[in-house]
Amino acid sequence: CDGIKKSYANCPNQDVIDKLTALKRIHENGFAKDDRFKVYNYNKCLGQLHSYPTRIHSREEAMLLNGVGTETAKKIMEIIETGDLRRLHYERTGDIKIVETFRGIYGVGGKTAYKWYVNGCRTLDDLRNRKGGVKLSTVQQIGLKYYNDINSRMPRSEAATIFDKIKAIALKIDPHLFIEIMGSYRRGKADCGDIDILITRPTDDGKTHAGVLCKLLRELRIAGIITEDLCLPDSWSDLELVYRGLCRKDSSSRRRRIDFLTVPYESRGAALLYYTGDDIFNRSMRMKANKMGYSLNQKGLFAGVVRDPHDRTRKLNQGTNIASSSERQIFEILGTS
Ligand code: DCP
Ligand code: MG
Ligand code: MN
Repeated sequence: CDGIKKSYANCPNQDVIDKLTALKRIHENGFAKDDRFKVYNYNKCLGQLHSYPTRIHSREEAMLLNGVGTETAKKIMEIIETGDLRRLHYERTGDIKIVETFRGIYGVGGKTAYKWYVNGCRTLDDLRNRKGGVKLSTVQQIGLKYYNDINSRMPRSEAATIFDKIKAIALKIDPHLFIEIMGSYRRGKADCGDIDILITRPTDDGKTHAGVLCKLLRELRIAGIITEDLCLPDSWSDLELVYRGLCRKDSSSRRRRIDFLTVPYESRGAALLYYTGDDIFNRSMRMKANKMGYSLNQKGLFAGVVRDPHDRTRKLNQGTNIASSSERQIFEILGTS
């Protein structure tokens, strides 16, 4: 991951990426027209610019990128030739910052953030005072209340302490559980945006982890570790569940984001692989799988998937799951071990 970050920093078109990203934000935040289409195209073009090996030299070269038409090519050349993009100066960058601040509230998307802006809100306090009669959902209220906590990252040691406590409580409920921390922590990052936990259980004795998450969360609330729920599963009896909430190390610590995921035991490898990420790594693994005629997702590596020739994202059949129980199995088939 750090390697990837470093290569971004050395990207020969970084100034172009920065300025086009700023412009994309203006469209994302509802301050300009044709938003969705433009954002889609900027994303396409930014994705390619990140890995483009050399400095772009001409309008023609820029136009070879996917999602770049004459207008965007002109902008790219303006940045390359003048180091600036005049268009950005005309936009209301201060107002965009406000909408971005609102979007930083857990559970708030671009549309809602912009709506609140139009209703006259300019600060988080305006939202707290419900200026303009704005309404916040329960989740958004939690997101607003713990805005600073949720938007700051925790040191990896704090994630480890919280996870160890949770693991001990989980194993008390069922000593055969498989419980693992994933996400940025498992990638070895020094700080984590949240804690991602996978739970499953070997089924040799005929039992599963069904019902465990519900019990575990109850215990964690009693222990004061889980403090707020953000997203609960519809039913608790399935083997595949997702839970999102807030937790803390102890009563004097900040709130932290936490995600729980439970999966059938046979798909733990694919789940570990996916939820350890990062997203860029996942994208390249999926691409590798696709090139080899497979299809990879958080449930496994599938062979014999037939795709709609007119829409490659549409699968005509599910194919056969050929590897899912261990990461090694998947790496070996894809030749990336
Ligand atoms: N993931 C993905 N694509 C997404 C979101 C997530 O592939 N759009 C996968 C890769 C991530 C993993 O799920 O590594 C966990 O998601 P998080 O959002 O928790 O991200 P990280 O744990 O990697 O980073 P952070 O420290 O910010 O939580
Ligand atoms: Mg995470
Ligand atoms: Mn997460």
